[in-house]
Amino acid sequence: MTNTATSRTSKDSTPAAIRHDWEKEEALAILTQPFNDLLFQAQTIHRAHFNPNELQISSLLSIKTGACAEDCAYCPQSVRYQPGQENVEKLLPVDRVIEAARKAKENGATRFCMGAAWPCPKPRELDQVLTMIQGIKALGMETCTTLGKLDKDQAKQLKDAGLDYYNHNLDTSPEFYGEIITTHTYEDRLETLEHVRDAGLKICCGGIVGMGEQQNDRIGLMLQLANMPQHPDSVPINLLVQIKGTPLENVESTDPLEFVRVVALARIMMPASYVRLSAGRENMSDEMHALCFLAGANSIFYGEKLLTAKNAEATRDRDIMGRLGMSPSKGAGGSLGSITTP
Ligand code: SAM
Ligand code: DTB
Ligand code: SF4
Repeated sequence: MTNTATSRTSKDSTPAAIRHDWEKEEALAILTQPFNDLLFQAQTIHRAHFNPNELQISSLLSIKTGACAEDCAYCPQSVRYQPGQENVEKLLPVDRVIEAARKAKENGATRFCMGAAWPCPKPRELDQVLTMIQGIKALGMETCTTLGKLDKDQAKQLKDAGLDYYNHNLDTSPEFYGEIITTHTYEDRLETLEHVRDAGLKICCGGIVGMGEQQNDRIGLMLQLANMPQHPDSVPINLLVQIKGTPLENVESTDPLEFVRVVALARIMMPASYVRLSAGRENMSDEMHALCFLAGANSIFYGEKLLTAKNAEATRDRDIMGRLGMSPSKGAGGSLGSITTP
């Protein structure tokens, strides 16, 4: 892959103010302005805070797959919608997870994210995850986990073990949340985020576009994220992967340009946060990737699999990045290796 991320660097213009007082009308006006104006605004802000030709690369591993007791309507890991039991696993052994992280590092990932299909971790399970975190930190990588609901003490234990980021998505607006999930509430999610923040962990929090939500719900999600006491350090924007057996299997697909608009809105409202183009990339065209990067997305999951769903092929990502003159952000070693399943 060519490394041509030299033409323009960050600080091309004045950094935007980091605000926590966004109003609905303002967000609506930004989101619905002419597309070219929106992308210009987002890219201008992006350049003031980041090198526009760099991407942060994370690697994702499902450390416990399937049989989750929650009923999130998008999720193939809910016990209610699981097409078969073949997906169901116990927590992976610690050495296998550390080996997967080592390979991900060799392949250019700077952050290793571990996901578990739990409503919340049990004490013995958490202990094992703490050992995984310690082992991965010893490799010199950043760590992220997404384990479901946490109490105050669990958040502190994760921080003490060296965890860098906790991923806990709000997924949509408070108003639409009840249509998607009934086994926990928006308040539960906000409470975990508060524990994570209080423990001094960095927050990775975003949502999903394409669940049948309205424009108002997309704005509602962005207002929740941008009006938090601190902006999430990382904001994953997932395009729904419509998975057979889930209630959202046949939901009407989203206009790709509306998705790009949401990415741009996230960039404008949270200027200094990493905006991650997350699930759904497998079905996005190369041009769609390019538009999302122009709109301010600057992070991806790299590797053949997300948690259970397919990700964009690593060879394809290397090709797209090469053609766009983009490279992994510093610390990733400047090049991406080929991915092999751990
Ligand atoms: N159980 C934990 C939780 O709910 O926080 C962690 C794992 S959960 C799979 C992490 C996130 O993956 C969800 O919050 C959702 O945003 C995303 N996700 C799950 N299934 C998805 C799908 N089919 N399409 C897009 N995003 C999805
Ligand atoms: C996030 O926002 N997206 C990732 C990560 N955080 C854990 C997960 C996407 C899951 C897509 C469906 C699957 O692979 O099962
Ligand atoms: Fe369980 Fe998380 Fe999937 Fe919801 S999103 S069903 S909590 S794994």
